[in-house]
Amino acid sequence: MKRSISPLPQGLYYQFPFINRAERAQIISWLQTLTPLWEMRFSESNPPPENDEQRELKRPVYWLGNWQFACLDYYHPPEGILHRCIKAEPYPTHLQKLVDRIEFIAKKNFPKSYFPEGWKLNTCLVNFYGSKIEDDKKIDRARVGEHKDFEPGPVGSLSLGDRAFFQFVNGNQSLGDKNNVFSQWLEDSSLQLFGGDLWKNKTFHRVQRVESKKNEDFKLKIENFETRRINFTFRYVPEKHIYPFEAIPQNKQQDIIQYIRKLGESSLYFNKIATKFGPP
Ligand SMILES: O=C(O)CCC(=O)C(=O)O
Repeated sequence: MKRSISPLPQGLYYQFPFINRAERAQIISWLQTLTPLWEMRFSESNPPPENDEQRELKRPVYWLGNWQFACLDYYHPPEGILHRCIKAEPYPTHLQKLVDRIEFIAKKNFPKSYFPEGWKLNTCLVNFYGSKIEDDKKIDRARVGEHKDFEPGPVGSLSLGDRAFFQFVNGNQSLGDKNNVFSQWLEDSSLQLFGGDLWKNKTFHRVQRVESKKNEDFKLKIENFETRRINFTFRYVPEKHIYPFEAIPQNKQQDIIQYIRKLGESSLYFNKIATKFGPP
């Protein structure tokens, strides 16, 4: 495969391909050992506000480094930092090697001012994009609405599977075409990096759609869902904002223990926590 590194606006970086076939195969066989979670947005201690309702997330997810359970609300410094990030499994060795490379590329390509003190990509959200199967019907769930990643510093994004149409937007639909600031296709095995004020703070980003061309069966442990794209976003959360499960209040432990038990079906790390907590 020919490597292409396109000239991009400052603060954006894209490399295709970033990983080779062997690296890709290793990631996929490791993903097959995991039990991704289909989380609910709210919980007993964090019920939906009046203008919202309990609902499942659009897609299954998996977190490494720390888990930001949707029902505990996501990490949102400076106010939203307490008991938001729950210590999770470390990266497997093969992924840590890629993360080392991504950090190196980020430091080589972005100015020092983009990096907060202590920055390292110690957190990863794995998003599974595809179709939910409901009553034999396929419901496309392969998109993400506009949002910001509030973890400080550059974010690295590794994509596998069908390519995705990714956009940075101003966040004002009434601007029509002018809402769009920058768009790019994220290809299978590519790396995207974004950092700096414009891409992290001033604009939102979203995945508008994911193609359905490859027909790859990832053989993942996700019921009633056909995955056609997997994306890893690597981020930085300061260690002092990452809490062991034992250190969060009991009502929050109760909210997430069902998830920890589910994760424990495939993960020794979460199984230990669930066993210590006791049976349902
Ligand atoms: O799937 C992608 O390319 C982007 C995912 C994303 O926006 C996120 O995880 O915050």
